Amino acid sequence: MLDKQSPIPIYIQIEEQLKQQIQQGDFPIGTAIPSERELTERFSVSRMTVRQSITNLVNDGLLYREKGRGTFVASPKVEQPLNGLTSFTEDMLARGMTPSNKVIVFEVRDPDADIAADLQLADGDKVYFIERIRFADEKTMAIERTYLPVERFPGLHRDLLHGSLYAMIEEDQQLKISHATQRMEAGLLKKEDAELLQIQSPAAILMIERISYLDGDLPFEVVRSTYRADRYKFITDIQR
Ligand code: 16G
Repeated sequence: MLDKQSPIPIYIQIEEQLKQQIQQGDFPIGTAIPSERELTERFSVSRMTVRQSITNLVNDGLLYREKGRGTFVASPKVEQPLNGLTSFTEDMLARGMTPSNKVIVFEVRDPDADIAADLQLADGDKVYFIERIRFADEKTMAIERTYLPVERFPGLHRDLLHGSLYAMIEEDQQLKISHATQRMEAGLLKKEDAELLQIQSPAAILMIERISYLDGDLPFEVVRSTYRADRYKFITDIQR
C-alpha cells in the first residue's frame, strides 16, 4: 500500500490514504479512526510516522483528538462566502443547520476610543457590550463580541438576543442594514476563549472585525468575532 521507493515521504502517503478513506466515507463523521497502534501495524511503520500523519490531518481540520478517547472524523467545514452581508442565523439556516446562541455578557459600558470612533459616538455616549457564543447544530462555531450604540437601540435587553440580532434590527426596529467593512486575520485561541468554545488550545482561529452600517451610512455595530478555524472555510468570488 505504501511506496517506500517514492520521493513522497511515508507520513504523507499515509496521510493521503487516510484522507481518501475519510472522503469515501470508510470512516463516517464522528467515528474514531483506528488507533495509532493499529495503524502502525497496518502500515508497518513507526508510531512517530503515524503520529505525524494524524497530526497533519488534525491541523487540516479533517480529524480531531479527544483527550483519553481517541481521534475522530470531523464534520466538513462550513463554507462561508465573504461577499454577502448576512447574519449568522441566516448563514446556518441556509445550510440546513440549526443556529443557537448563548449570551454570556450583556451590559452597558463606556466605549474604548476605537469603538467610539468606529461607531461615530459623541463624548459620553454609551454602548451595549454583548458577548455571545454561536452554535450550529449544538456545536460551538464562534464567539462574537458586539458593540451597539445605546442611543440607536434604546430599551434593548438581554432576552432579545437569544435569537437573531439582525432580525431584531430589521423586523422589530424596522431599520435597514446596508453595508459593512470587514477585516480578517489569523490568530491563536486564547485560554479563556478555549473554555467558551469548549475546545483545547492551542488552536487556530480567524478573527473578523465587522463594522456595519444602516442606510444613510450610520454605523450601528462593531463586532469582533473569533471563528473556529477547524469549522470554517471562507470563500470569495473574484473577477478580472
Ligand atoms: C454575523 C456577523 C456579525 C453579526 C451577526 C448577526 C460576521 C463576521 N459577523 O455573525 O457582525 O452581528 O452575524 O447575526 O459575519 P444574528 O442576526 O444571527 O444575531
